[in-house]
Amino acid sequence: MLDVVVVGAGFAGLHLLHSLRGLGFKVQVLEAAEDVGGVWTWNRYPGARCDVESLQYSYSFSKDLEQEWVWSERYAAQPEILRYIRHVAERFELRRDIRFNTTVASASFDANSDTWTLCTEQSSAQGTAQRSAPGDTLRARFCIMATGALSAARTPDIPGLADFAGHAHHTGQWPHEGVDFSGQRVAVIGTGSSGIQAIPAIAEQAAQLTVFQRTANFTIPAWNRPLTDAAQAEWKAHYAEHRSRAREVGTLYDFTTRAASEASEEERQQEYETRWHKGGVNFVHAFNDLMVDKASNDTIAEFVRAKIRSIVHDPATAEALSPRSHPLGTKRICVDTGYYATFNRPHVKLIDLRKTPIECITRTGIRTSAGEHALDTIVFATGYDALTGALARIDVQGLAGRQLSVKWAHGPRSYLGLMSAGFPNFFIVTGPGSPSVLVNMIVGIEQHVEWISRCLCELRQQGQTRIDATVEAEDRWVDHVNAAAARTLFPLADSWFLGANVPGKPRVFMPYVAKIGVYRQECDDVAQDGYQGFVRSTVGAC
Ligand code: NA7
Repeated sequence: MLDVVVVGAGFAGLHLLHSLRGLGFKVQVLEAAEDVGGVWTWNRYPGARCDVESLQYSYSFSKDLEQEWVWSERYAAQPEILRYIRHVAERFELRRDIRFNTTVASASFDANSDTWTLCTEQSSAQGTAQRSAPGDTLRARFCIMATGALSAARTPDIPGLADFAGHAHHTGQWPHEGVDFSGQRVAVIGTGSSGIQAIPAIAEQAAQLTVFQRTANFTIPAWNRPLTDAAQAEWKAHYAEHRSRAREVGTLYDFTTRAASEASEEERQQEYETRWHKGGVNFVHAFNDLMVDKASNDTIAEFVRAKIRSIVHDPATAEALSPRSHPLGTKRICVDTGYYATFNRPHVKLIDLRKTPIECITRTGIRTSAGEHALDTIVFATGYDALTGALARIDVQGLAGRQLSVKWAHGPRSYLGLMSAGFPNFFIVTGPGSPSVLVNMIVGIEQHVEWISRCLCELRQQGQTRIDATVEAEDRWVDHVNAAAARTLFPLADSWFLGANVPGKPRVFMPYVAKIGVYRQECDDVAQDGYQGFVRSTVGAC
């Protein structure tokens, strides 16, 4: 029997394996894909790039690794991040404990032995996540879900899709061999981070590109550039300080204690202009009240709309691209390379789905209420069933056979975002109720891996075989997470943070709005306090 089974071999799964194996636990990782990488192995669409700077989007657990690895650009593109993850797998000899092409179909807890049994299926060939053949079963004391917050890709149920005679691809399940758009009439549906990155890159190749936009989004220029040796050496010389600060704030931005409401119009414009030219997510940290004060947010939102008008030549297109439905930052802010300017190219057209909605997909294209668009390829940049989607695809059964999907039918419930009451020995990494997608994912993952590692060591030391969250502690935590979101503007947007992009999904703000340092302290205090809010026991003990 295994000590730990980890589901997923992305950034979280690899770090868990390295940490727990180093602590003497017998660990097996199961991965649906044919190699390591998680989202970075599936998201191979043109333009795919991280919106956290490379030097910060990397593991901190090995000082040698962080000094050795050389990043080539300010924001790494997907192939470089995948090379990095593969390098980590080689360097720390992780592959020998990972089983690839293995999808977990179900996981059930046996209360008599305090163990989890996982049933697997063999995944089909690369490029698809479809299950094909039955696998086997594994038993482990602990089950850790490192399945990713944005890994369950969603293709909307548009009538006629099955009849389309051309090609259709989702950005999150991109063919590994790539797609050649040369000479093609291409549609992109969706203008979130993925669409906004892919559109300029596809426009470079396609003969004709039509973008189907349901909600205009805010995007800030990346001003991506090669990393100079000098800049990299300077950062690496101070890595320890940078990492220790990141453990508090997540990603290092130019934070300020100034409120937009207290600044003059001229000061605000100057600050926004400076940050626009620096680029990236740093832009949204211009003032400290932008995510809590709608009037302040209006000032930064209007600044971006003015930028759009100054970049996009056609006033009607500029207006359609201008976000008006939500405050800036309440849907995940995007970071782009040449997005708005792409709409000045003669072969690129924007369709505003709020005015002319899609009626159906035909054999030859997409039909909106205004007519038909003939197409060779449709790209679905339509996002994910975020935070809960990957877990929902597995039949997880806790105490008395209770299903996690049933327990979470009205929204996810967890204690500290780490465990859900009634599902002993079952941990979730960067799931709902933790800061998750609101912070630098690597920093969030490292905090969870450290906490879980410490917890498993503590149980081993005490000779205990079970840990479960109490319902009371979970209820308090859920209230705490809801209250944190309610203090911000986040609930004003129909975002995937709230599950609003999935028809029928309960509307609950899933991530915990808190600095990672605050959350780290909360989790550490619980551990320090004898794992308050958890119940621990030993199998067979009276
Ligand atoms: P997102 O951010 O969820 O974006 C999906 C986009 O697709 C968004 O513009 C949606 O419009 C649009 N969408 C979704 N369903 C439809 C339908 N049925 N019709 C038309 N348009 C639709 O996903 P991304 O992959 O871009 O980014 C997700 C995260 O992954 C990102 O933040 C990075 O962290 C990586 P909507 O806004 O819902 O109206």
